[in-house]
Amino acid sequence: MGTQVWWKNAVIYQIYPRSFMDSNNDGIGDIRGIIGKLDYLEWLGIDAVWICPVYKSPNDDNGYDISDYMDIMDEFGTMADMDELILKAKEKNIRIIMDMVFNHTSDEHKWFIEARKSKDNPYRDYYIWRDPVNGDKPNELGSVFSGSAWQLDETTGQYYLHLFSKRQPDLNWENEAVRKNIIEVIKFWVNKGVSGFRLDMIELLGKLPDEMITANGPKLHDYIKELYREGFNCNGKAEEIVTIGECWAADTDIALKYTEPDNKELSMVFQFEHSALDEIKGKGKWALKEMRLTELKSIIDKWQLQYDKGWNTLFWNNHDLPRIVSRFGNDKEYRVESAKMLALYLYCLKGTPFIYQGEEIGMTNIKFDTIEEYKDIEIHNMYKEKKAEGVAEEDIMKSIYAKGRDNARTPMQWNDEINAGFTKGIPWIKVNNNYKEINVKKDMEDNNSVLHFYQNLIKMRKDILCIREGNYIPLLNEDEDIAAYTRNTNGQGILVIANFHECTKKISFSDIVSKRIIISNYNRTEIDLKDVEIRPYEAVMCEI
Ligand code: TEU
Ligand code: CA
Repeated sequence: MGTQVWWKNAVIYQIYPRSFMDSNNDGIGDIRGIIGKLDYLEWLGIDAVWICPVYKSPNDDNGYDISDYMDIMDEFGTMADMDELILKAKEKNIRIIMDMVFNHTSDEHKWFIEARKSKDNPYRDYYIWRDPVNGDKPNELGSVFSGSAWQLDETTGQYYLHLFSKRQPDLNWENEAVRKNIIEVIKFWVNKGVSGFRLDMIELLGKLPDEMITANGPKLHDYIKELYREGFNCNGKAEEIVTIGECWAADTDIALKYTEPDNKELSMVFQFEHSALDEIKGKGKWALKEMRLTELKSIIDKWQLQYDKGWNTLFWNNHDLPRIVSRFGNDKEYRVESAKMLALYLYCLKGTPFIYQGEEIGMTNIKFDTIEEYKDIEIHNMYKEKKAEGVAEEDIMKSIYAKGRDNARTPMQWNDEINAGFTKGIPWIKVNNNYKEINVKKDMEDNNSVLHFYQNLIKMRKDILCIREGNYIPLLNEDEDIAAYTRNTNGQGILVIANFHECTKKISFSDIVSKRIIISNYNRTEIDLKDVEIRPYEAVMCEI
């Protein structure tokens, strides 16, 4: 088994800096705001923080359009602030994981400013240029943010590729100079003392746009092996550097290509099979359908059982996903119970939990009255595209309410003061108007809160070995309301039961006996597993 690397025993917390804490009241979260909340993160018990991009950027896509990988966005602060954050976090045994966007840069990056000047500019081949075909775009490749993935650049009469916004030109990874420059970026941040990288859309680096291939291209793993060899392992301590690839097109076999330790590529991947269950298959994220629990359970089972040579990431939320309590839980009458149930079900599985800011207090989705109140480029581009297609406004807004990324990007709710204590200025995006009921301060003062439940769960993962290292046996596979599984190692075992719905249901485990209840979201003190009535959104972990 070898020594357990740190990130297999860790709980990681994701921060979207723009919305986490504003220290200078310009309405925008910043690095000094994060420094000011290190005590809170230490109290919560997390081991590392994944920080979304803080580098220089014009914010066309809120920092995922980088114009300088080795300097800090003015709105977020200075490099001295970043150095202080790394240092002060380390003093609290909290590691820093940086978010790296290597598939594309901002169109304000000096490489692109040069590249677009002329066809023979030395930087031209840092990007992907094609001549028009029959006076039109080269092919039908589409952008994730609606419309064509090709933008005509008037200066040279060629199109450049952008799989995301027009202002996020794709880098040409076949160009060795690009790969060498990116390796310098990795070395810069490794030598600053960070403990790893989240790798944005890493699966796209091997794209072959003329063949309409985007994810999982033929040279993808060659490129990642090079990043490992010369970047992540630049100090010979790659096992200390955690790397998590964002891989929307990964199944268990593909995931193992990245994470099989002998391949020397990545530590883990974010795969999204569980996160597409409320969309009509093949129709994209905006085509809504109800999530069926048996579908979720079969995907969880697959990743727990077939991917056992890899190491799972365990997440419900991130800065792109709607808030899970509104999505798979109940954000009205059973918000607290269902938030706890979702956490207990997921974070007792085998893998590394990733908690997204606000999840730990059960923050919910948002419903802005007008499209203008939304800030996300993906939402605005989709709105324009659907309006042009003649889709009814209410249907467009229904999809935005359910799946829009701004659901995850409203300011962190710290207390019941103005703007939920996030800023004394005008917030860059409106605060959810439920902040007086849902905030850290209120949850801190209530031992039965979602927040205390999360703190207990995080502590539990350190105390209960079978959560970290035990096997996984799914139960109640056909039940459409209740999920259950056991974890066992070295004679120690737990049973987790989670009711995903508002129903009350009798279940029976004929051959399992509970020794004691470890944690329950209804403060249950006893349980007869031969005949137990599970209440709406009830979740319980027993020692067995
Ligand atoms: O996301 C990739 C991506 O495809 C999703 O953001 C996309 O919006 C999808 O619809 C999920 O809802 C990564 C980053 O996480 C995202 O924030 C960036 O906008 C994107 O890449 C481009 O860098
Ligand atoms: Ca600020």
